[in-house]
Amino acid sequence: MSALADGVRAGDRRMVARALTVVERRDARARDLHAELWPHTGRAFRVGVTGAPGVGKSTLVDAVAAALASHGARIGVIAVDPTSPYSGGALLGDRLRMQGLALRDDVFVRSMASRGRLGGLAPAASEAADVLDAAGFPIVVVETVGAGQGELDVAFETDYTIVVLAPGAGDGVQAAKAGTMEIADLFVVNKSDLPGAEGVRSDVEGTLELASDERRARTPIVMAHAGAQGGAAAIAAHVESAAENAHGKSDRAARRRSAIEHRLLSIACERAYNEAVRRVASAAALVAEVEARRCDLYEGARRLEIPTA
Ligand SMILES: Nc1nc2c(ncn2[C@@H]2O[C@H](COP(=O)(O)OP(=O)(O)O)[C@@H](O)[C@H]2O)c(=O)[nH]1
Ligand SMILES: [Mg+2]
Repeated sequence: MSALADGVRAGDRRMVARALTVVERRDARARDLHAELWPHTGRAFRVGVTGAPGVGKSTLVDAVAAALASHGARIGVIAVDPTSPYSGGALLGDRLRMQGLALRDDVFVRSMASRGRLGGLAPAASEAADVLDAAGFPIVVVETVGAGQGELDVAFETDYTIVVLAPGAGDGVQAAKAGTMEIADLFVVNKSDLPGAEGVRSDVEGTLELASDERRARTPIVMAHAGAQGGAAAIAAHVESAAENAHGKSDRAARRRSAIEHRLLSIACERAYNEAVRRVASAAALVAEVEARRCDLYEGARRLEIPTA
């Protein structure tokens, strides 16, 4: 085993930080590290936190992580940021907001760029979570902006999903991305200090009443005021009880199985896609034939001979 993988497994924070940098690049070195760490993952309880930008996810994660840590748990946090790694602004914002936590020994926080150089958001975020899992953090939180397919993908790869809403333009149920409402294990209506929070709660209740699945209809809703730690203890309690397998072992196993299927699928798609990009770029003759209408699009695509796995 490499010194890096050893260091991660020993929970060495410096090595964990270095491994996350490797994972972010998603190159051959990252794949080697993945292969080394994979047998040592699967123990952490993975919590996804998603919601529109500005609803207070980072503030909330900060408060909830502190609440969980005060009960003795060690928490790893991956904050996926929508901004490019070169802009720095929002990344720095998350770092500063979570600075209090970054100084604690029992909480590890890392902001990462939304997409690795070589691919998708979901693989990068989940592989970052793998590092923290292998490092022995029993709870790993992944914060994503609920704005695109990649963000929903991340939710399919966690054990528990918290959807955060808040009053204010564009942040309510109406604005929640299609699909977001269906993936929640817990709803948090944050900014309960602001007018309109009760309205958001009744909107969520209205949506849940329409759910055909009975358990979904009972999805809990927590009102929070993250800036003042309000609701953090209640959210931490939900996470703890879910982590202790409140819904039974078979549900957990089924969800993990589908998470693995989802992860395999996204890597297989990404590889096929990247290969197709390479082949199209170097198929000038074929492109010319299609352009001259001597070959149709489907026949042209077939001739690229993209491997089907
Ligand atoms: N009024 C109010 N503001 C909040 C609350 N929680 C967070 N905020 C503010 O909302 C803004 C966005 O918070 P942030 O955690 O970065 O949101 P994120 O983009 O969802 O991660 C910040 O200015 C926070 O201080 C709250 O409970 N009430
Ligand atoms: Mg944030």
